[in-house]
Amino acid sequence: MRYFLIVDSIGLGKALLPEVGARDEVFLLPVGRASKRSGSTAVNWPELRLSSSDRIIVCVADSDIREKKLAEIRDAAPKTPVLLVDYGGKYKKLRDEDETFATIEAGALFGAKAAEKWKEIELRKKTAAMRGAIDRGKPLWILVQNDPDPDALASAMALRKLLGLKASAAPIVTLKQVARSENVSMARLLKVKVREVLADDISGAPQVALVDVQPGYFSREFGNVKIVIDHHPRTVKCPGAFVDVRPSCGATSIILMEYLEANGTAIDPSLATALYYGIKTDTLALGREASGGGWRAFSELGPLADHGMVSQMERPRLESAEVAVFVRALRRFYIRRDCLFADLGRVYKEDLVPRIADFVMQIGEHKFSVVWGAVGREVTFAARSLNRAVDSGAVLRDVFGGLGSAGGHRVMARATIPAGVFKKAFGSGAAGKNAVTKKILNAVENLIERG
Ligand SMILES: [Mn+2]
Repeated sequence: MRYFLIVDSIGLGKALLPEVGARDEVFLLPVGRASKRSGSTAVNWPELRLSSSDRIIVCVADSDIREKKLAEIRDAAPKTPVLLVDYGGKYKKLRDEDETFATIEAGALFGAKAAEKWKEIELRKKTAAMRGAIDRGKPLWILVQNDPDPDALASAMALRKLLGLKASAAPIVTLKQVARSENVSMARLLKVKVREVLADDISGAPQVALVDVQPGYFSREFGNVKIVIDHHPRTVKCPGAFVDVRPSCGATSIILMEYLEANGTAIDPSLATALYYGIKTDTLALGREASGGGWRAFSELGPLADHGMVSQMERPRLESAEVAVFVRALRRFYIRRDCLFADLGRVYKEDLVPRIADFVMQIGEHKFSVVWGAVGREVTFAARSLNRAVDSGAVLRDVFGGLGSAGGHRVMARATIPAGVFKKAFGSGAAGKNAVTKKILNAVENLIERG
C-alpha cells in the first residue's frame, strides 16, 4: 500500500505516520511557505496514478490551503480514501456524500494519548512517594481484610511486585484466614501464602501496608501503617502514611494495575491471572462500578491471564456436606414481594452463606435475596441485588447495623450479628424468621420510596 501525507509540518507528518508494513511506501508531501503563496505544491497528481488501494492523509492547519489540496486530490483521485485532520472545519456534508472520505479531529489525535501520559507521570510520582514511605531494609507486612477475597490477594501480590519485594520480605497477613472456597482455590492455584496472625503481631511488625482495606476496618489502631491502597469509601485519616483511596474504582486490583503499567513493571501470568480474577469478582465482571480504568485493565490482562485456572477458581467442587446445605436452601427458600429469603439454620462453614446467596439468584425472577445461617455463635447474612433501586449494603446496614457489623455494596452485602443479639431482637424459630423477613422488606420498601 502507498500512503501520501499532505502536511504543513514534517515533524507532525512523521508523528501521523500510520502503522505501515515493511512493504508499504510512504510519501511525505509538505505544504511549505512558498506553496502557501502560490497555493500549490509541486505534486503532479496524474503522474502518481493514485488508485483506490492508496491512502491519503491531509493534515494542514490553514483552511484555504486545506480546501485547495482537498479539491486537487478529489479531482485527480476521486476513488482514493482520504483521511483529513479536521481543525474545526465543516466536513460533514462531504463525508455524507463521499464514502471514501473520513475526518479525524486534530485534538483527538494527541489528546487521548496525552491524557494517558499525564496520568503515567502522576502515577510514577506517587510510586516514588510510596517507596519513600517505607524502609526497604525492614520487612513490610501486607495486611488484608479477614477471609481475604481475590481482589485483596491480587492487590497484595501486585504491591509486592511494584515495590520489588520478595515474598519473604513482604508476607501477606490477615487476622482471619482465607475461608471462602473460591478464595481458597485461588490461593492454592496461584501458590499465594497468607499467614494468619494476631493483632498483637501486627502492632509489633516493623511496617505495614494495607491493601483493599483501610485502618478503620480493624477494631484496633496500628501505629505502623505506611501504605494504604483501597477502593472502599474513605474512613479514617492515616497521617504519615502513603494513602491512595479511590472509592470510584471497582477494585483495588485496578488501582494497582495502573501503578504497574505506569512503571512499566512486567506482569507475569500468575499475577495477571490474580488481577484479572480480582477485578472480575469485585466488579461482577465489570457489571458493577465499571470505571473506565476497569475496562482497560481487564482488556490488558485478558490475554495474559490463565483462563483455565480462572474457571477452576470460579467453580470449586462441592463437598458432599456442602451439597446438603444447598439442598436445604432449595427446600427452605420463600419469596415475599419479589424478594427471596432462605434461613439455612446451622451451617458448619461461614462461606456457605454467601455462596448460597449467589446460587439462589438463579431461581425465578426475583431481584433481591437475603440468605442467613448460624455459624458458631454468630448469625451471618448475605444479600444480593440485581435491582438498581435496592442497595444490598444499605438494607443490611439499616436492619443489622446497630446489632453487629454490616456492610457491602449495592450488588452484594454481608452482616454478622451475635446469635444472642439476634434472638433478643427478633425471637427464635419461625417467629424470628418472620420478624427478620418483615424488617428486611420494610427496609427495601423504604429504600425504593426514597428513590
Ligand atoms: Mn476489593
